[in-house]
Amino acid sequence: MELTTKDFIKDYKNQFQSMYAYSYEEGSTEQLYNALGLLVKNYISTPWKETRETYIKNSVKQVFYFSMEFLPGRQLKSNAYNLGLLDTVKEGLTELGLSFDELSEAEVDPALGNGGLGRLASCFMDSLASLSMAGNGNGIRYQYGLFRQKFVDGYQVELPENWLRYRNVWETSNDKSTCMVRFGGNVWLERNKQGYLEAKYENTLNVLAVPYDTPMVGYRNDKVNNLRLWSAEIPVEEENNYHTIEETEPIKEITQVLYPDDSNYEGRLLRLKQEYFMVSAGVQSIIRHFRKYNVPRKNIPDKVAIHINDTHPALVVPELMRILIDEERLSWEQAWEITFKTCSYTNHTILREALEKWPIDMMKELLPRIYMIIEEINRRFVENTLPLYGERITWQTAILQNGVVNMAHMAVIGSHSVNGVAQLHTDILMNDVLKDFFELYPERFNNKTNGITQRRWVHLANPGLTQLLDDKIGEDWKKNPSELKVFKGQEKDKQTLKQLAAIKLENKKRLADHIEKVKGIKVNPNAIFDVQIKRLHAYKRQHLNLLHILHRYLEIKQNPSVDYAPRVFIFGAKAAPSYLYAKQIIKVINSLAELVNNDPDVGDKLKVVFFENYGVSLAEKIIPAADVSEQISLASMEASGTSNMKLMANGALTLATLDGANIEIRDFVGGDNIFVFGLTSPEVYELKAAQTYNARDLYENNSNIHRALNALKDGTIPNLQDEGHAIFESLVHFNDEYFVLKDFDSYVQAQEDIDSLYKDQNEWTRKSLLNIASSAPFSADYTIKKYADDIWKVKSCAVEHEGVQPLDE
Ligand code: C3B
Repeated sequence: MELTTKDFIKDYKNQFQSMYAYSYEEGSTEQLYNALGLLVKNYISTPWKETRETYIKNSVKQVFYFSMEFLPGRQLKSNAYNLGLLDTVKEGLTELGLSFDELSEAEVDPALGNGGLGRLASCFMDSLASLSMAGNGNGIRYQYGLFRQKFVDGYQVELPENWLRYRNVWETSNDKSTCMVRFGGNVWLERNKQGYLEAKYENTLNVLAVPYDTPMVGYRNDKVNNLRLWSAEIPVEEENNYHTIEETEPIKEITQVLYPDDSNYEGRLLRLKQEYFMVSAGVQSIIRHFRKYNVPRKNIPDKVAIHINDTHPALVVPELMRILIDEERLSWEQAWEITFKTCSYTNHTILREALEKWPIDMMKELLPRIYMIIEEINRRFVENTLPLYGERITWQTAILQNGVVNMAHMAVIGSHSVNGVAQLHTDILMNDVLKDFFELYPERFNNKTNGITQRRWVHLANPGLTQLLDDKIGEDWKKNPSELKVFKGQEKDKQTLKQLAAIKLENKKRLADHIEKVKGIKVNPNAIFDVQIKRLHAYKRQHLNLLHILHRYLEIKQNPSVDYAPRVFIFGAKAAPSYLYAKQIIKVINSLAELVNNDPDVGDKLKVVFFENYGVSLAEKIIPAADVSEQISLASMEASGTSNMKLMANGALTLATLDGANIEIRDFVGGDNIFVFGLTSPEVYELKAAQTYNARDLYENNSNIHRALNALKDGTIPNLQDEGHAIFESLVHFNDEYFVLKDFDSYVQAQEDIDSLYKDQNEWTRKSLLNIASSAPFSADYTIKKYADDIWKVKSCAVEHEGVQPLDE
């Protein structure tokens, strides 16, 4: 959009004054930020309105991405950037004596997700808008985001993240689009005068779902989509039934907290309430739209695609059936045809403990009508499958099994498409986790490797690199990431390599300053910055990283002149509050950091930095400064990973097992430009099947492993209670579930290869350049194009400006 600095300054002064009734010169940083955010939102409002009107006018097919988690990150900078206003805003503020960077740091980063799943949803929202596709997000406006992590004595402590305490300038509460969601009570079917079976309800708990809409701004295309997050409130007409604050709790708590565990399914009633609340409100608001515009219901699959992001929103299937049958009066067969064609499902994990299975009793009591529908879906499924495929497959794929509702099975049965998020992961779904379904419905299965948005993760996070790319290959890569491959042509250009190395060093200096500021640790910017940033989980193997650091430390102590390139090991990770083992790993890493960072024998050779409260904004600081990207999960366990893609796009070299999308990264960048180690996925399967693994043997016979493991429990690491023992026990006594010891030697070797290569700065930077130039396939724009073509059948849509007749209202 066009805006002069002069106009911006005028608008900003007015905006500030109208909000606070005094001059911006007297404003606090928060106030100055609020005024700026609201002004940018004003600028967004016109394209936001026009986009919506265009979709309605042209009756464009729309995607609704249902997700329990979104992690958008701060929005001021990215909105201003995508609108094309960032430079104007910065200039204007400078003229007013204000600093854009300072103001933008005042924005609270909404932590409405745990990790990869939620961030992927937000990358997808960015790409949908930037590709001019009608893509809506549907989720929950949690009052408290993911907990704020603090370290006390090296232990993780969880504090509430009250992100809405300050004003959220980006959201608009949309009172006219509320929905009613019903829980519990008695439900029965009664034949009415017209002969329809009608669902009758009594004694239900009625909850008002209030939508809060947030603009999702496309990149320089005047396109703004909608992220709708629902909040639970008491229905106005029922306010008098509630006499005390306590009585209102059961309603308010529905959207109060985000469950802080992304790897364990917990059969908590409140979580099921959240899932249904979000699903029901979302589906109701979609169908309301069809009623309003009188679109024949059979056309729903031509006009809407509903995406089920992991199993959490799988109740979409019975909820859509409920509305089509009970409210729209369609037959079961018609309703099923529409539901099945409309819904699609992505699986994001093979961890058995993360696959949701709700107790039937709980489902029946909380959602009686929905449970009746699930029973009928299951009955028909069994009826159709049994004669064709026999007992074994039928009972193994049924939705209702041993007293539980299997949500993954419901999602697969109710969707026309099922995908994994990297090729290996999809293969594992087809050959192992969902193999019986693959036999039933091979045509439904497809792979969609994840992607990330270069706009946030390169253009904005790494302006130095962005400028270099613009200078060397022109600006086309920004709209068309495949142009990045042109950068390969510069791999031998000394000048380019020098510039690239200088940019990395600058980024590292900035991060080093930040480390000193927040952690009080001085690090050498010329050291290798080695980064592992992701949720803490045993399968991701932060403890393998830990054991290697310990190994290095012990080597240095034994031989102070050992030839290691200086290294800074950087961690960012939250552990689920109830996941004791993960918290023990955090404590041991923190204590080891304490030891290593203060040992004069070690000096620059080794530093360990564990950032508190890892999240999107911190990632934006760390990623551009990374040299090494640690992607060291046990092969077969990490569905895809996405930090691997962000780090690669910023020129880090990947140190990886052949797991998730690491395999595709290797394929694109070439085996010479990545450090691969450890068991492969088939080897892991084989070793598990053979049941011959003996971790104790490795402990007893491998001197490096022996020494490092002993150091966990012999007092070498200070200030531990039993945390070192716990890790020792899990590895030696409990036979090392994630084959950490098995992969240890090859990991150490790969780390030494990294040291050797780093000594040749030219060669290192050349490989870094090749990583950047090969990162285009991991653009979320490509991923979304594939979803759009293969699954959702949606197209880009040009937005019409001015003179569009509003059809709504
Ligand atoms: C994650 C997986 O663990 C990652 O491998 C994957 O890259 C992302 O999803 C996105 O697909 N994941 C998550 O963050 N939370 C879950 N409940 C399941 C998977």
